[in-house]
Amino acid sequence: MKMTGAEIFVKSLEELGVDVVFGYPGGAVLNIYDALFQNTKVRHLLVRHEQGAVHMADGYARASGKTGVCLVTSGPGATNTVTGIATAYMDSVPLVVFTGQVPTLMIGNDAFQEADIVGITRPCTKHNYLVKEARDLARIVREAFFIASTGRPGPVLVDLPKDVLAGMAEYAFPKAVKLRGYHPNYEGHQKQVESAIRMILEKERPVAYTGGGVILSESSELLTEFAHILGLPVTTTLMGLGGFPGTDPLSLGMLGMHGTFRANMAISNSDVIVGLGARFDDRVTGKIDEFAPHAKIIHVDIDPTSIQKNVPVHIPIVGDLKDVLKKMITLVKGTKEAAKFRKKIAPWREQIESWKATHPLAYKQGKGKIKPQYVVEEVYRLTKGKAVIATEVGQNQMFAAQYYLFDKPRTFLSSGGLGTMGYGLPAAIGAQVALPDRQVIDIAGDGSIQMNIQELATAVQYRLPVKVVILNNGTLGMVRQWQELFFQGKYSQTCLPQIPDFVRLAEAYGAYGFRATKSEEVTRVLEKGFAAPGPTLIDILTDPNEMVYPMVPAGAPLTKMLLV
Ligand SMILES: Cc1ncc(C[n+]2csc(CCOP(=O)(O)OP(=O)(O)O)c2C)c(N)n1
Repeated sequence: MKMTGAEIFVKSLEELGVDVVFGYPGGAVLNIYDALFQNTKVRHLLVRHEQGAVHMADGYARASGKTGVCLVTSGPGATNTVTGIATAYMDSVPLVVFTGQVPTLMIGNDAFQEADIVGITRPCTKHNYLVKEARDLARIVREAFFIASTGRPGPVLVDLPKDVLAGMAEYAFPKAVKLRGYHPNYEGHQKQVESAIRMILEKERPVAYTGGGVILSESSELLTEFAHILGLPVTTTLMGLGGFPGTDPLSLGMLGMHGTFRANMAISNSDVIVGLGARFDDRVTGKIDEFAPHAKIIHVDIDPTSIQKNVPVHIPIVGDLKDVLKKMITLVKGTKEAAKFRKKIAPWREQIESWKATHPLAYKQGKGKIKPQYVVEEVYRLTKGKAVIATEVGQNQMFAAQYYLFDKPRTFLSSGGLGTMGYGLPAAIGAQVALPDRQVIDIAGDGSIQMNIQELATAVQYRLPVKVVILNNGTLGMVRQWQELFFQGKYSQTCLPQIPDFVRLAEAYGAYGFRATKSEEVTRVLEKGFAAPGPTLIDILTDPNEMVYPMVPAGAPLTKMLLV
């Protein structure tokens, strides 16, 4: 049966089981909006800015494990998505972004609202398409979802010219996808896995270094089992938080620039690092020449290009972490070697415990001023560690990472790779759409929240009860921290003297607003805010002089941590 391109598009989404699209209309995609009118299968959420749409789709994807979808118009609609796309690309989030485009005949003519979004996003998408014929639409949509969600996940952009959407074609949705040259390798090489296990068992000071790949590959339980069989201490990257239970006795917490003392000391003194779904980025390694100087490195990753990229690897294993961990577990489960190994590394575990005892995560609770760490601790306590936490970027993000102990995957949503201010609120909204019964909280800074605060209107419109806890220090805190430490306290352009009254702003949007100005008020205000029956901003005036510790200065070795 012949259909318009727009109808084919919407039917393809239905076929793929897409239940929600975050979007914003415009001339180039009017045909799609017409086809969506009164569609009952694909729900469309109208956002207030296209950047919000992409972050919502991203939060939806991270929280649910499904592919996030957004739809925007050509030109400025499309370019407004770029930050969100780059954010998802850096953090390997499966997204499909549909952009409108001027009619094919006008492409390249400087037509009204034309932007070469395929060219613009080439370096920050896993793949992108310009659809030239209506008859290609169903196939391309199918391929886009396949590419976004398989192998190392990532964003795929599909550009949809207006005449293609208006054109007619037969509806033919392909059952399978065949793509030349795209064959992600899921199975780890058995011999390499055996070598890795042999190498681990020979050593005395092992550390598992785990990243977002644990969460993306749904390997959290296998990782926990594997770590317990060998008694392996486990540290996670920012992206890996929740991939291994933060409350497990084997957990070292986060490593790297704002990692725990014990995690950074353990990595620096280890003799073997088992890298699992993590990419050794600079925030983790510190000075690369002095990273883990005594350790042999095993690196498991689905993306072969991330192996050997930053550090020399002794045993590379390309494959799906789930498959590799299953193989590893089979080799050691219930064996005498595993029991012997656990005994052998007991002194190492004691050493790590003593690092924890001498240098725990800590802050000084002064008089009157509200400490941001205390606020996060209270959020943790009041939510019993069960909330889904999104963050903005800056000190708020690091305090959330340090003081909220994440036990389950997909509960910590944060822009790790790109570090995108303005990510948290829309991501929280997307997560709340995916998980309507969960408590979703955005831990925010007063700078970051102002970057996409307009999405509060989206939350109110769709009755999504997200909570925003603003650690309001009146400054761009993380940048100010660098100025304090490395620029002799010259706070150039990091004070925000003009901050809106967040309570009244919340109310203006139709949300709830609460404020705490003293330590004694924090618990009560959080309780009130969490109990409010809709989207809520909780403005907490925190100590502007508080800094995030430990801190490894950029380019320094991990052992050179600045401590409280
Ligand atoms: C879009 C964007 N612009 C600039 C930066 C640089 N940056 C990193 S942290 C930060 C300060 C964030 O301030 P705030 O949101 O108030 O959070 P705080 O650090 O005070 O918790 C800035 C400006 C960024 N990460 N993202």
